[in-house]
Amino acid sequence: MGLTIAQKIIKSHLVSGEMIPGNEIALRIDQTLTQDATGTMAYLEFESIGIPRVRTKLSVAYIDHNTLQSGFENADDHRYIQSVAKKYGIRFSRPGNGICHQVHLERFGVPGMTLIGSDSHTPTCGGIGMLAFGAGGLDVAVAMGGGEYYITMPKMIKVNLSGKLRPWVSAKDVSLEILRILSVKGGVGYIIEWGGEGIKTLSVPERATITNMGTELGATTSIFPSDEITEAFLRSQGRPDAYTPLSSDEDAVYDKIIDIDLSTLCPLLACPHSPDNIKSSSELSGTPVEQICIGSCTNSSLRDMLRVAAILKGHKIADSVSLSISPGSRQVLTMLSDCGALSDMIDAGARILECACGPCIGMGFSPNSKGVSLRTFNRNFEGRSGTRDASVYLVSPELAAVSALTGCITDPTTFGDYPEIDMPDKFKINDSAILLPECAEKAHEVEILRGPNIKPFPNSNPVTDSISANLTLKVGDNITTDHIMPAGSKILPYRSNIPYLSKFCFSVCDESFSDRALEKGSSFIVGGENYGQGSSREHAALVPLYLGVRGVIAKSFARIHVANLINAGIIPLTFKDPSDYDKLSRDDLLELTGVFEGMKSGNIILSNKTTGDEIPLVCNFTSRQIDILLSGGLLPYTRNKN
Ligand code: MIC
Ligand code: SF4
Repeated sequence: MGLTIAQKIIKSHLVSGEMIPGNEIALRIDQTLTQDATGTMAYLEFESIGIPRVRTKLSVAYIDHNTLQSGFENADDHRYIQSVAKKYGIRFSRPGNGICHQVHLERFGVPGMTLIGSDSHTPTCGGIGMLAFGAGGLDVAVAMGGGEYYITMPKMIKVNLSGKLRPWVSAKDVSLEILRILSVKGGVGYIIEWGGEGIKTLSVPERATITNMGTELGATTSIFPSDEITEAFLRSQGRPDAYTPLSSDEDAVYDKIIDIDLSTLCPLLACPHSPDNIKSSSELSGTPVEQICIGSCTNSSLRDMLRVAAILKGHKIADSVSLSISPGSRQVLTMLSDCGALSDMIDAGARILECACGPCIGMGFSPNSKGVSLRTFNRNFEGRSGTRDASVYLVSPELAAVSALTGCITDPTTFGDYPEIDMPDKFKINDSAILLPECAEKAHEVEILRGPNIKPFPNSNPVTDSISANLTLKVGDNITTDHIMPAGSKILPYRSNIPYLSKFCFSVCDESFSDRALEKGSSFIVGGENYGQGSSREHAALVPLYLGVRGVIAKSFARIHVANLINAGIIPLTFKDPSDYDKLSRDDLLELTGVFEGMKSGNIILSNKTTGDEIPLVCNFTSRQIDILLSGGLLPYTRNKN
């Protein structure tokens, strides 16, 4: 039987496990990346594992999230990461050099290699034919130390593209269309492979827009073949040697096949507050807009920026609109500047922000009260923009730029001729903002610089055979890690200070949760479907751990978050019968008994001591995961092993 692209890369990196969907497999990891908001914790964890030098082919530490330095905290954390990178053999991409995924694609991605990153959008590099996964910081720390990365062997979805996008319709619309088809849960347990004749019409940055947003489908990762278009991209980046062709076998077998004819797509929007709440631009056209943000790891490539500049050129943005543009990397910014496109943006009235995540993670540029904000980003979860009652729509750069001129949601296809852009054959290469580490011989001389913002991470305890605790929080379906541990400019600087962060845990859903959980000392959380979707932030597990959460019971979990819970030593369990969710209420006293046996057999009974109900729960832990839970988390487990 032939293999898919992902199966080929898995096969060549398989350390243990059988490639049967549902089985746990361990993969050798070639490259890692971190960003600063998750990086500080990941490097603290790496240090505590006690390995003198990274053992990957390449590890890069990016500073792109916490670049608003309104106090000493972020600057201290940057300095800490810079010193760790220098000592342990990691490249350091300075603040302002760009968003990790955009820079990694440009400068480091290699087809056929594996990459894990402490950021859920790491699959962006699937656009270049890498098998790239978002992971918790601790998993990245272990991989930096040469350890394997464990995943459940996914099933395969093939999306066959035919035709060619019409003018004004772009790769972002392909992402929104697949979200419309599959929903934010539809990719769970799958790798999505993109193929068909239509992919020949998509450049690497366009492909990367699509693999980037595969994360919003809940997919394990997404990948494109490596072909002549990949080769041309690598050549234009001065890295022709990084190219290897990669395609699926003719007789590869997929679990699901979806066909999309690119020529039938129209400009789409994801409406508040979920990336799969899709409408067409014609349905919403005329809605007044106050803010427009163009950028993020989804849509900040040179191609997107040149297109935006060409649309804005010679025009002025509507008086009612505030427009921000953040190019994805210093390379993109300097090239925009060299060709004059940057001036076209500035002349039209855009506010140019630095090459970083910026508004996407609520680092400034929050919309006005009840404001309508169109963003070329990938997430529009409630409150993520920093304005709780804002309505955030996810759109293509084309729709964003046209709407900036008209002041309302506008179907760009009604705007006249699609401006042509000239993509250069060669990109401008200047890697001076990527600092190389100290050589191994001198590494011991490098001092690690720690600021007062860095607090020790919480101690976890081994899972016990019986757990009795109150239910301190009951939430519904599709709870995101932005609900569990919000981000934004006020909170993000404290990513290395779990006690401080804990005050904001679940504040979007219930402001009193943090105090209540602390007061109870030990507790359970109950959730609905797809609990923990979104970001890879392990803080969404470490903070509940600090607050005494011993177990989370949900109808289903998102992949990265469930791994983070286990890594933190919190037991995740699912309802055998989802309707039993209704038998639990806040403050009920719950008891799990026979946990040790139950983890092995897969069945555990939850007694609701308040109502007398006995509720069957299920789990599907591997023996490795059981050992992690019994050790009190991945860190003690890894230390014991080394
Ligand atoms: C996000 O888009 O939510 C983030 C910020 O990039 C996160 C990582 C984080 O929380 O630091 C992600 O996607 O993993
Ligand atoms: Fe940064 Fe936004 Fe991309 Fe997350 S989704 S990495 S915050 S640009």
